[in-house]
Amino acid sequence: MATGLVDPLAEASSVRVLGSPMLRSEDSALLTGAARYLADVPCEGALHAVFVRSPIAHARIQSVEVDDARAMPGVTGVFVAGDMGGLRMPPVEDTPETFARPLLAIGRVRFVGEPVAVVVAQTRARAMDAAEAVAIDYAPLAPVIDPEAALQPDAPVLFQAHGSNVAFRVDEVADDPRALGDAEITMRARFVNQRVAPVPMEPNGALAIAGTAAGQPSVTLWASVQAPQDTRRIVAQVLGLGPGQVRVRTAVVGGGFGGKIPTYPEHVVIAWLARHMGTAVRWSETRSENMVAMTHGRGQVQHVELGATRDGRLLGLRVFVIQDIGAYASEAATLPPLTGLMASGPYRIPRIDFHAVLVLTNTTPVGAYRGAGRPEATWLLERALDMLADDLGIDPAEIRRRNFIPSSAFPYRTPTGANYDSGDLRGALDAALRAAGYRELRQEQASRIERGETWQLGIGISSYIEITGWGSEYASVEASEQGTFTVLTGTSPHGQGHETTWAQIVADTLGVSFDAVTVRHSDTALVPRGEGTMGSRSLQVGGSAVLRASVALRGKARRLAAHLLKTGESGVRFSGGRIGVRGAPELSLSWGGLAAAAADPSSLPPGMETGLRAEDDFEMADSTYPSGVHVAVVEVDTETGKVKLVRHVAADDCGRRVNPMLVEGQIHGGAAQGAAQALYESFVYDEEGNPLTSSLATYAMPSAAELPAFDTIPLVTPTDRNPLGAKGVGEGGTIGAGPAVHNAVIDALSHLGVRHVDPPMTPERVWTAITDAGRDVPGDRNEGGAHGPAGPERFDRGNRHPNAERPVSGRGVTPKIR
Ligand code: MCN
Repeated sequence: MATGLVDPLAEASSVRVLGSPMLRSEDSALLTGAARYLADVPCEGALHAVFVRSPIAHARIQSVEVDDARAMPGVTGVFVAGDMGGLRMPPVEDTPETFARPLLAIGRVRFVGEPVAVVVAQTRARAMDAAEAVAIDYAPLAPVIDPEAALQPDAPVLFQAHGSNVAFRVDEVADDPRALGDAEITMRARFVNQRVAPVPMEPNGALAIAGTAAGQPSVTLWASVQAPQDTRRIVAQVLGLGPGQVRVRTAVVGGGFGGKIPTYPEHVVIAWLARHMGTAVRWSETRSENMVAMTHGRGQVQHVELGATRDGRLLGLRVFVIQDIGAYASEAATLPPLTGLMASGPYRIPRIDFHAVLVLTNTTPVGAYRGAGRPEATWLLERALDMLADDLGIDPAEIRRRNFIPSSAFPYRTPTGANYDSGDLRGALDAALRAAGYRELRQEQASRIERGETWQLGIGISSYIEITGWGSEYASVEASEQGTFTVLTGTSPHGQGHETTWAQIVADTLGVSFDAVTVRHSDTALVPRGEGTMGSRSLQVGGSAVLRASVALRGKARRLAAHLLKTGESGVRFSGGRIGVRGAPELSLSWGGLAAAAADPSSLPPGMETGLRAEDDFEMADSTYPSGVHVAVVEVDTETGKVKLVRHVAADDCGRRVNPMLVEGQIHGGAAQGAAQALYESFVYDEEGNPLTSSLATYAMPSAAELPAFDTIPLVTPTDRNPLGAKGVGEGGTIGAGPAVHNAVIDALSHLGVRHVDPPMTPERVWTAITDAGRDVPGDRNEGGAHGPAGPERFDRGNRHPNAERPVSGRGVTPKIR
């Protein structure tokens, strides 16, 4: 395969840096505390903003009394929506205008944490004190927290003008009424893929500085975001400014995990305040603010029916998803379409029927979170497959092997419209099982069961294929007279290590020192365009643009050197950081010397522009599809329900690896997040919509101490869809790990009669499941079964909920990768 690859190494340095596990150049500043995050950006005299947030999930705002707060020492202003002309955010992803979120609440609050007013003061402490003095009179309204309850005809409706809590439906991805028509056996289940919080190390924040640009009033907004160009577009649009009047920059961004893709109303408020007050205003979220104000992830209820032959060959899949989108339509609009697109997983499933409703609830808006719709697809399929295997008495590894799309069948188009490029799932499964010692583990499991041991062993397998890369990305590479190189990129890293990998690509292509390359990003005044970092797109789109710009720069250098050294272009050689003539070592130029010559029009060959610089916009014609197999091994204490993840093997294939060490790091971090969702994390509300997990004392985020050392197996099936032959890796670890850990826990307990437990599998849930199974409690609603009736949650092609049929936006949502 790998047909369209450009080999940047064809004529490059003797020391190969592309493909080497180089240490991250970012890390010394991060580890020594020298790195500058948003709150560290110096800005003399900046005022401090603090938001007054709703403590109630659903209420009418009767009045907001700000006089006491305004009179407090050091307070320079207190503002409500009316002071800002009732400005609203633009609808996200073409969602209906009805849902456009106000910058500050207008008339009604719809979730705990929604900003209602903003206080500005000389210090943060004074602003916090004054925020306490803002008196808001709320008339509580009945809230709706559970997305299934929100579908009931008598549920409180969040947007009266819309008339229903169904924001929209997804019906176009795969509509096959006969999906299960040929099945000899059908496994049915209802799964909850719970709501989680992204918890980036650095919470949200902004610093806006009013000024002038080209004689016009302008604002510079420092924000902790993943897509600065998008933030600039939105801020300019809401404030009625031209793009030239808004500059967006980031400092070092301490993680995002999807939660920093959106531009938040708070960002726009800070920019508005700076302009309105003619000064600089800064805002930094507290952790508990972050837990309720930053978008959450997942939040799906999944009704799944998987049909097969009696020997375990998959024939059809039918899925109905109820997506909780929270209080405003946001990035969540992109999630179910991706779940649908990836519903076939790495298997041949001839027929698929997928429908979803996206439902408003009085909770924090839901958005992209590491994997964004794809982990949900893998999770439902991998659980359903294990349950089917259990019904049929087939080994979980064997049922997967029987259904994998063979390598020879790639490129492969699924019934949901995905166009898989390449992969070797069978190879990945074999490698992962071998590394885990699958046969021995099964023997050990059997003997623990036989001995009736308290700590039982569980082995979980998850195979996945996911989709990465979309759109286009910008890059430029320029050589200086000092012999250094500057890369501008439209990607916006926030922990991924682009400064290292982009420098590797340039160093390798030009045959120069890695240390001579500087990568600059995330400043809209410096980088003309770019879509940012999300969807594991950056290397394949942004890195490919860097590669192509480097190749173009090498071409220009070759032509100029040939002209200066009076030789043919084919005689020019790049070696040891210099540009010389083949067979004439005395004739050579340094890159700095060449850059100096390029600045002088009289030195240039006819038609060549000054400057030793090249740029590129690389556009993906189609996405890439990384894949892999994870095997998790757990021990479960059957007396207390405690689960220990004791081993985790991850065999991931992200095509060609530019920096294997970074790839490993991404898989470790990703797998930790997947395991965390399976075992620990869950964002929980009470019935009134009060968040119960809005601090790190109550939200169970694991640390390294709870996790094993991950065993990673590097697999490489290149793709021909970009010149690097690379696929994304930023999310694969999360997608593979969650269901593997989940399956392992159920595997440890299935001999006790436990069939399914929704994540997170806390000791309480696991213990309850064991106890109920022991008492022979009739199956709860999570227990589907190949043999029994579908139970109360059986659905009829998405029409089960009467409210789901109410007229909605009148259009479907098509997949876009986040
Ligand atoms: N890489 C490589 N070879 C490959 C693929 C990737 O060497 N074949 C390297 C890349 O050069 C890059 C890193 O691995 O340094 C990740 O690349 P890629 O898969 O292109 O993903 P992105 O850079 O676009 O990162 C986005 C992805 C997503 S969607 C989430 S969510 C996520 C993640 O990255 N959030 C993160 N990893 C994170 N890591 C940190 N530390 N913090 C986050 O918030």
